[in-house]
Amino acid sequence: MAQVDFAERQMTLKLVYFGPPLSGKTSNLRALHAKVDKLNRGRLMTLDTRDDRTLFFDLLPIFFRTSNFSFRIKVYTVPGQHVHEATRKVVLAGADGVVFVADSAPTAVGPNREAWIGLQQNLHAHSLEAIPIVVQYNKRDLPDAMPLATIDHFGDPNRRLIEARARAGLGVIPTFFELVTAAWETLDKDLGLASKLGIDSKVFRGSLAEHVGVPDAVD
Ligand SMILES: Nc1nc2c(ncn2[C@@H]2O[C@H](COP(=O)(O)OP(=O)(O)OP(=O)(O)O)[C@@H](O)[C@H]2O)c(=O)[nH]1
Ligand SMILES: [Mg+2]
Repeated sequence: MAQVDFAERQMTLKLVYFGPPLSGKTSNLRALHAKVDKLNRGRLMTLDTRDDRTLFFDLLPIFFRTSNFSFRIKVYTVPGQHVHEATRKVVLAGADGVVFVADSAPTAVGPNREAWIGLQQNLHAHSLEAIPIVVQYNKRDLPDAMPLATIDHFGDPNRRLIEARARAGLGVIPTFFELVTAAWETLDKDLGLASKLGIDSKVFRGSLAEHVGVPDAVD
């Protein structure tokens, strides 16, 4: 759950990029890091310590202010490899939203599904079933990418699927915006943020767009 500090007028959101091995989670974070103005982001931390599996994730901090409030967004990735199940669970704790980065390759149908089930189990274990999940299908540039019409919609035929080519930076910002906005709206419903902070959803989105520099991705 987001940390809101009314005295300091500061709020911290935690977002997690989840998905099967090698689907492009870290590539999403690299592209975000490259696109967000350096005044609005910290260092991209990529921790690949192999021996210590609990310290195996990426983290990119993003921050911006509205006129009277400051927001911090901590963006994490989990490691997709099977062996890192314990790490995935730890990283998901306290998340305010998840991007599920699925792989468009035909060979990834099974791994996508397995990762989706793992995500649901972990969210259940943390009682986080209500947080928003945005599904991104990455690697749309692959010549044999699964067509969107027949691709797995993970149990909801009406689910919006965001197409991406994360290595080329495409689809990365729209995915991030969609999740940040959904996370804000979920928290607003639960905590009445708009009335407590005096910032409505539109102001929040406008400010986010201004500071990550892509106003056209909002509407
Ligand atoms: N063709 C193609 N390859 C991509 C794309 N995005 C990422 N890749 C490649 O996929 C491989 C895995 O990318 P990563 O970003 O490391 O994937 P990951 O999900 O972080 O992997 P794990 O952390 O090991 O689960 C790399 O070789 C990337 O260059 C894309 O849009 N298209
Ligand atoms: Mg990775």
